[in-house]
Amino acid sequence: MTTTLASVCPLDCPDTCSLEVTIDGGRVTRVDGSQRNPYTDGYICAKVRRFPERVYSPLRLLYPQKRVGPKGEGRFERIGWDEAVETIAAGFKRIIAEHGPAAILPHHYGGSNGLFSEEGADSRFFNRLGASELLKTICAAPTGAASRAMYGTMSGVPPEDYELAACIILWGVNPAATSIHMNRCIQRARERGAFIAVVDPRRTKVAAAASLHLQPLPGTDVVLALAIAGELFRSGRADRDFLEAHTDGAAEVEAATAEYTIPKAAQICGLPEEQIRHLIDEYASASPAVIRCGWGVERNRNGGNAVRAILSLPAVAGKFGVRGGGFTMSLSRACPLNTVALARPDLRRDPPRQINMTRLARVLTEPQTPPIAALFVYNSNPVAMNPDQNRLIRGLRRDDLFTVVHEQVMTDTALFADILLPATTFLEQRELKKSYGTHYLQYSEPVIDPLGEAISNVEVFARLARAMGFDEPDVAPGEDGLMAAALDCDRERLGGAGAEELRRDRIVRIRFRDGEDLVQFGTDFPTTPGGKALLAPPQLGTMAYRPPRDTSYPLILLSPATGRTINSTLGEFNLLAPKLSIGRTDAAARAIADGDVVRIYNDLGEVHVHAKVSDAIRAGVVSLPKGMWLESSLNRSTVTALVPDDLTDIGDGACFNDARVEVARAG
Ligand SMILES: Nc1nc2c(c(=O)[nH]1)N[C@H]1C(S)=C(S)[C@@H](COP(=O)(O)OP(=O)(O)OC[C@H]3O[C@@H](n4cnc5c(=O)[nH]c(N)nc54)[C@H](O)[C@@H]3O)O[C@H]1N2
Ligand SMILES: Nc1nc2c(c(=O)[nH]1)N[C@H]1C(S)=C(S)[C@@H](COP(=O)(O)OP(=O)(O)OC[C@H]3O[C@@H](n4cnc5c(=O)[nH]c(N)nc54)[C@H](O)[C@@H]3O)O[C@H]1N2
Ligand SMILES: [Mo]
Repeated sequence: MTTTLASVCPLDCPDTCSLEVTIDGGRVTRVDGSQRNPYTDGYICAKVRRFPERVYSPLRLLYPQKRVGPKGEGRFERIGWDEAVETIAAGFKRIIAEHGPAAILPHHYGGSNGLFSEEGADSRFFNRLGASELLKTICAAPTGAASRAMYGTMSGVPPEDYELAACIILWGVNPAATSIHMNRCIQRARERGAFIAVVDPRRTKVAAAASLHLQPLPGTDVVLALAIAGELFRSGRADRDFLEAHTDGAAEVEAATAEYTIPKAAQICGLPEEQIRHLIDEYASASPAVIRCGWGVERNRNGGNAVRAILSLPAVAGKFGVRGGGFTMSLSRACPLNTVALARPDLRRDPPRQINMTRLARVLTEPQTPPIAALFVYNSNPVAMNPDQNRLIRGLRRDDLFTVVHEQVMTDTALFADILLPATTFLEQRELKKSYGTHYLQYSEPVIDPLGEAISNVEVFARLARAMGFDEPDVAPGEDGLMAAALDCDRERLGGAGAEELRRDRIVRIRFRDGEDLVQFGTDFPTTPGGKALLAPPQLGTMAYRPPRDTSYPLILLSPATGRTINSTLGEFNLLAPKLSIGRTDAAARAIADGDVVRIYNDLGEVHVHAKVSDAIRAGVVSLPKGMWLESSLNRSTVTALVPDDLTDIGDGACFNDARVEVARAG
């Protein structure tokens, strides 16, 4: 007998689709979209349709296992849960006795974007343990730091309202791959005659269909944004009344623009002057006008300054105060849920040692005080996703590192585990899910029994807490306890809804002042002191462009998302031949033809793949997808092997799009 049950996509994507899952004889046979979320409206991506294959994949981890071969080789032997938990607890106790609890490092990111599984049950356990704290910087650290300092928790224009906009600037974002529902809204705006500009070194599908496409050199966006602001000031098109009434720091922005005239910016960014003027004229004259700032911009040594300069434009140009006008960055701060009550940092006795995950490879291979003696990996796949892959693998091979991995499938990182634990998928567990691309909060329940002996993060940390002797109820309160903690918040923002409504309706829309719709500086305001936009907050430092430091390798390597995986998740179905995108001039200079096998290299490593020669990328820049599994390249090395562990100017984030490489035809 078949039934269909409600669920919510858990992947690290802005859209958070509501799903309809078909179950036949206790097995998932189909994953479809549902209309419950009016924004995603029954339409889902091809990747998630294939999620049942992942659930029942031969790579799926079903039982706890212990390593029996050398680290990384992937030889494991099945053990029971009791033995697994006792081994971990004994290992942690030994390490604590020798070095203290800070020698234990949790490693996690966005594998499960659910609030129970990430910064909920896990944080409580590691806080109580006194483990080192991981600074989550491989995504959204610069954008988060800049937008928070400037606007506090004010939310952004939701994608639905893009249909109202007369001018849309898509800046370092590729919605056709990374947020397909926003892409539909943009298409509708285009059909209504909106002017659409794309700022991206690559000619993406969205860029090819745009009214105007600017292809700056990566990392020069701060210069471009300051040139736009400068021209608005100089030509009398800046909204001085708005700046006076609603912002602080406009004078500092104006001063920072002085250096960047349009000719100067054109030269630094590698753009024609007329394109910059065209963009300014369209943006200045349109209302509503909205800027969608993506995450491509931030992953660069200049990323934080780029984001702050871009986010100052709607203030300078006076684009706030109308529905559909302003900017969109992450929308997750609109969600009022109580993240402190979820994570309970007060369960710690001492302030934590903090470890920046962008530097994981370095931290595992350089002496630390105390040493990193244990690594607990969950919700993440660092071998595929963190900078400096070769060095990271050297770190994971350390004999004196005790590594636990809790995973759904045998990833490139799982191969390095000493103890490997099987995790449930979203179809097998309860989850509360906020969104960073919409104004909805959703809740889901299991639709099938856990496969094998897989358990959720909530249950793993409950078992570990018991084994460590942490019997205070707050350490592992279960899903109901976590739900109650999360909902201890400003419920008006949820229209008064609580656990009962979430269980019944599965979805709640986030509301703003005087009704449902978001209007920046209309129904939602900066939560900064004074309620003003702070255009030059001191914690962001001076606004400046840092020219490239190291040019010994001539090409800038980008590693953007593709429509085929979400980060490395679902990459197991996409092992076939990811390609290096290279422009015709750069290829010709190296005698590289379309389809050739190439070696991409720098001092950190090399990656062998096939080349795709085309006009889709500007000169001086090459691109290789993020999220590839090691097996998918010709030499078991992927793009992060070429990414240095430099930190961004603001937020100490990763510089994935600021790698310098050379490319040669492989012999
Ligand atoms: N299908 C799919 N969807 C995803 C993801 C995925 O892996 N797959 N990942 C999800 C996650 S975790 C995130 S954070 C978001 C990311 O969503 P996006 O921000 O859309 O993603 P990116 O692909 O990182 O970068 C977007 C664009 O920025 C461009 N870019 C790179 N460097 C620069 C630069 O210096 N300046 C400018 N102007 N542009 C630049 C790239 O060419 C790329 O086309 O997507 C989410 N959605
Ligand atoms: N080269 C390059 N690298 C990048 C980027 C880039 O632009 N270029 N972008 C970065 C970005 S945007 C991001 S967000 C990060 C993402 O980095 P990660 O968050 O490490 O991304 P994933 O590869 O999706 O790994 C998540 C893993 O968590 C597992 N998982 C899912 N649900 C659960 C669960 O409930 N419990 C447990 N225990 N595990 C679970 C999944 O099976 C998956 O293997 O990568 C960054 N890395
Ligand atoms: Mo991300």
